[in-house]
Amino acid sequence: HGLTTALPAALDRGEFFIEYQPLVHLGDGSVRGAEALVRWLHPQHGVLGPDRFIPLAEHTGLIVPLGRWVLEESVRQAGEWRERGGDSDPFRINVNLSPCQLTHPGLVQDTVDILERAGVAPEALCLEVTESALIGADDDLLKPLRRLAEMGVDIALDDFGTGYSNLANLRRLPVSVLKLDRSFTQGMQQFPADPVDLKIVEGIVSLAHSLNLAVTVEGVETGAQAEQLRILGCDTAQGWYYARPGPPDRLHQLALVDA
Ligand code: G
Ligand code: G
Ligand code: MN
Ligand code: NA
Repeated sequence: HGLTTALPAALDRGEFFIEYQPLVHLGDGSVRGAEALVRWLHPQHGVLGPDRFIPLAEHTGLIVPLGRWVLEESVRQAGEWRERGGDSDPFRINVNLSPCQLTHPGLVQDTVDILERAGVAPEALCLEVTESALIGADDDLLKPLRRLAEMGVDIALDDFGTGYSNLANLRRLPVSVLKLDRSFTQGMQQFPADPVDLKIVEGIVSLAHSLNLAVTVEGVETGAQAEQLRILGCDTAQGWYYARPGPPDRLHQLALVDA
């Protein structure tokens, strides 16, 4: 496969770049942070999204150095934003972790080193792990996440609600944020939303809050969705309604407007 064999050289040549999508507080609309989303500027094919190359990188193991680069670069960027924004405005960075990175022994030390080099506090970092990656996870897999959580790093359960995980299982996971899958947000498109969808989200939010977990919703495309999700008690939102993923400078401007 051409793309697969081109991956290592692409990393060496600096062909990957990161776009940032803001995370917005539903209560007051302020920008609280951003999710880092990697892209590949391929010399022949142009910009490729993660769906095109993350599975290949996972298959070959290149996801470990690539994921480390994404973490390093986005934490460095977050440190720069913090410096410009001042400490009155704690700005957080969300970074996706692939299951292969979880089983790599260097994860905890790499994260510590990266935060230290950038002068960023662990509390400013949120690592997103998909629900399906943690279904049936044994203690060996959870250990590095527990250590990171003890340091103050937030762990978010990404795409939550699609993995059919046992809800009671949540208590065992070192997570502090549930990221509700986009399919729930899609159910809020009409106003009023489908009553069954409303009940499901209401139940998830109430369970999450009773376990001291914050709820982030993704895929918010309209003001009506944002309003219904706010009323349901969701804490933070992300989606095209606020901003598409974009270059770091644009995000800085957004954050300043709201500061
Ligand atoms: O960028 P886009 O909005 O198309 O994201 C598509 C998927 O790619 C999302 O599920 C996201 O979690 C994943 N993704 C984006 N960046 C990264 C990354 O740096 N590492 C991993 N493992 N997944 C990523
Ligand atoms: O990690 P995750 O797969 O959840 O990454 C977010 C993905 O969702 C990215 O592919 C991003 O481009 C996409 N996305 C972000 N906001 C919206 C939105 O409002 N609507 C839709 N359809 N997709 C979105
Ligand atoms: Mn994500
Ligand atoms: Na997601």
